Amino acid sequence: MSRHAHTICRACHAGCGVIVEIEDGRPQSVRGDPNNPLYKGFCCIKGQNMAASWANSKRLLQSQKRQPDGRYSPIPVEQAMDEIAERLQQILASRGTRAIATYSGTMATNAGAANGAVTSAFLKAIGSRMGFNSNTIDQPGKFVAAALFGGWMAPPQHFAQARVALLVGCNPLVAMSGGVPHTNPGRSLTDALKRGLSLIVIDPRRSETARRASVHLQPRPGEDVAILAALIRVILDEELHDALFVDEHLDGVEALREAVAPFTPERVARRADVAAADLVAAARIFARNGPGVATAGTGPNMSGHTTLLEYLLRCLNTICGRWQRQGEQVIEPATLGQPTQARAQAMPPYTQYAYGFGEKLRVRDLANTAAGMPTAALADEILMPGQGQVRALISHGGNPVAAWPDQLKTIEAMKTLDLLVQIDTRMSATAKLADYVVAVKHPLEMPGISLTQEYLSAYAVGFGTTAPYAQYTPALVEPPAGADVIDDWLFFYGLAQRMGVQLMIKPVSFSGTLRVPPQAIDMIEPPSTDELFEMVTRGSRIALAEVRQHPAGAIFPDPPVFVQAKEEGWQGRMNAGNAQMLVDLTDVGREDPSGAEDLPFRLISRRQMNVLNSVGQDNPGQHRGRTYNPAYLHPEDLAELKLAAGDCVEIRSDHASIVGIVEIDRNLRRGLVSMAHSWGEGPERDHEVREIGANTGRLTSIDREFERYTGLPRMSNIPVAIKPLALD
Ligand SMILES: Nc1nc2c(c(=O)[nH]1)N[C@H]1C(S)=C(S)[C@@H](COP(=O)(O)OP(=O)(O)OC[C@H]3O[C@@H](n4cnc5c(=O)[nH]c(N)nc54)[C@H](O)[C@@H]3O)O[C@H]1N2
Ligand SMILES: Nc1nc2c(c(=O)[nH]1)N[C@H]1C(S)=C(S)[C@@H](COP(=O)(O)OP(=O)(O)OC[C@H]3O[C@@H](n4cnc5c(=O)[nH]c(N)nc54)[C@H](O)[C@@H]3O)O[C@H]1N2
Ligand code: SF4
Ligand SMILES: [Mo]
Repeated sequence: MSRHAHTICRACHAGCGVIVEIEDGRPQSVRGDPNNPLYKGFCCIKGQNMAASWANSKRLLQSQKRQPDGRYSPIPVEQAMDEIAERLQQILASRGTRAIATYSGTMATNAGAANGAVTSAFLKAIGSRMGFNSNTIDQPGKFVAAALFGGWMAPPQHFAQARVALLVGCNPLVAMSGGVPHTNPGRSLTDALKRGLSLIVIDPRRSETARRASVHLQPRPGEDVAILAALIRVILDEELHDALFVDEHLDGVEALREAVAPFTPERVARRADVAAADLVAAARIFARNGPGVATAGTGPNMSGHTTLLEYLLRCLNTICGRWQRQGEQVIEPATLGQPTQARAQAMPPYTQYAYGFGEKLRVRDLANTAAGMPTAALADEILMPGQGQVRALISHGGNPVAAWPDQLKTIEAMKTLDLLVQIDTRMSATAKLADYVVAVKHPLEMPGISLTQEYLSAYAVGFGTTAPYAQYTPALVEPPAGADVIDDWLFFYGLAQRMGVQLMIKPVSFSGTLRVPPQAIDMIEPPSTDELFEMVTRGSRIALAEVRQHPAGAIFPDPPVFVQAKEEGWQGRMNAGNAQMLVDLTDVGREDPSGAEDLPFRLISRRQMNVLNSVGQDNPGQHRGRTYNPAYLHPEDLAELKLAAGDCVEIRSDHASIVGIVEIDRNLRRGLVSMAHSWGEGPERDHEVREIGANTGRLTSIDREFERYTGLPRMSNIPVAIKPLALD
């Protein structure tokens, strides 16, 4: 018997409201829901393959334990938890709490919206501050810059009303990330363009999004800081900024004006290789056409100066007054998150929580940051002997070997650990090095709530959707017969139980302030995942019970939320003149961006529509026969290198080399290689590049060129050489 059910797609962070066809307890197909008020029928190739990923023959249905000979044997999950808890206790006793670290990757949050709350509770309960996540190898500058600049206690101007959008190195039509709402971005953009939106895109590649822009600047990669400085300079020079707003809420504008002075359009045009007139035009269009915000993505964040880049974006948005004002309606108030009051007032910088606070790392003078603990330093923390050395890592829904910068060091670190536990649904590259691989349920086997999507709305300026939407889905299918799999969070719960510690669950708050205190979880009888969802949504604007009444997802506009007036006597002001940032900017003005002559190309990052980082690469419906990540080059570069599409090459940085398969991309600037990350395995499998792809993370060194605040190394704009390679 076949039935159809509404659910939340959890194959990426976008959480599309989709429909699953289920026959005899097996998911058959997944498609968009044309009646969904927000996603409007959208379902990408990854979502369409959710049923196939459920049935994938490579899926792990039993947890695995590595045997002395290196092979893996199935182990009952309860026994795995017994053994892991015992080893953790031993490590705690002999090495202390700092020896135990967790890493939460993308699927830790995509697959289960309450997972983060339990992992944090676990770390707190055992006394470890060594919780890491993929945020700090993504766009950590967003958080650090907010702390250095300050913010606005109401949302930024919203895409739903925007007349202009400036996208710096993000490609929302493929990534469903920032710049255009992640809910059916193609349709959102088409509607906005029809309404008269001016879209400005800055990207060295004429990306899917850039192709729809009114202005596309196609600069050299890594020049975004200089470009933003030039835009700010033009706006201040021509007095196109919002002087009233600036007077009332922003400090440091004169210092900023001085610091951007050397970044004349002509000079920046030369170094970035764009037309000076286009820079001036972009500045004028952005400044004259509010509302609308500027947003950056991973490409420019990974090109060297994540914090400074994001700081300048805040400067640009704020001098143009791109924050919601008193009396305006908040487009996306929290639904399952806690309500916050929106006020038309500036939040001053909180520099003491920007970087360098809390837990110190033993390398590169790094410490905790507003974006979290620097993941790029975790491999060193594992490798470096001495007090505080990390000896056990629980890696959850992430894939360090595929995704962390400096793959060779990461592999070494994973092998050095006393205990590596990988929580996964398959034998990923990291699982293959783990002592235990904990097999977890497929999302369709678990209930879900759209809290992850709400987090996205709160994540940064220019992210989010267009309405206060929420959805709940029950578990729709049972795991396949004979499977021994658990909900992810039950693993941390099971460890806590065995280690005799109490977990305290915090409700999810996007503002940092909790209206309701953490709640103790029953450590004898585990609650159901639905009960856990109740715990993390306590105090929400809309009760979970209400959301559950609308299985197809719904918009919850009532009660509407409006931006309140500034509090009487409020003195807070944002700061565009942070001394450290402006010194960094001056340094960028002096740097010589040209690289070593023997590394004439630049490798830049990109995303592929059909996979999420390393997820989905082994699913035939997703790879459709192309089981690798092509190295895209401009056709004239290929011709000059005497290469044809499909040829094999060595791509070498000053740190390491990988093997790639070249492909034509007419949309690229010359001199670039554009490649997706998180493919391939270790060097011993490089010759299988056509079967498994290549790992661009290996080209990055984590200790030579890194951002000093967050530890983020250069993961785009990497100087490389390319030479033909004959593979047997
Ligand atoms: N060179 C380079 N490196 C990069 C980037 C780049 O652009 N260039 N991008 C960076 C960015 S932005 C990020 S966010 C990181 C991503 O870094 P990670 O999050 O570490 O990498 P993913 O490949 O997303 O890892 C997802 C893991 O979850 C597993 N998985 C799949 N489905 C499920 C499930 O249902 N449940 C659970 N529990 N697990 C599941 C997968 O098998 C895989 O092992 O990579 C970063 N690394
Ligand atoms: N289909 C799909 N969706 C995904 C993912 C995926 O793997 N596949 N990954 C998810 C993750 S973890 C994240 S963080 C988001 C990221 O979402 P985005 O940040 O939008 O990432 P990309 O789509 O890679 O777009 C980055 C763009 O930056 C450009 N670029 C590279 N270097 C530079 C530079 O130096 N300057 C400028 N101006 N541009 C540059 C690239 O050409 C590319 O078009 O996507 C998420 N969504
Ligand atoms: S965009 Fe993400 S959530 Fe939407 S269908 Fe694709 S994978 Fe699923
Ligand atoms: Mo990411």
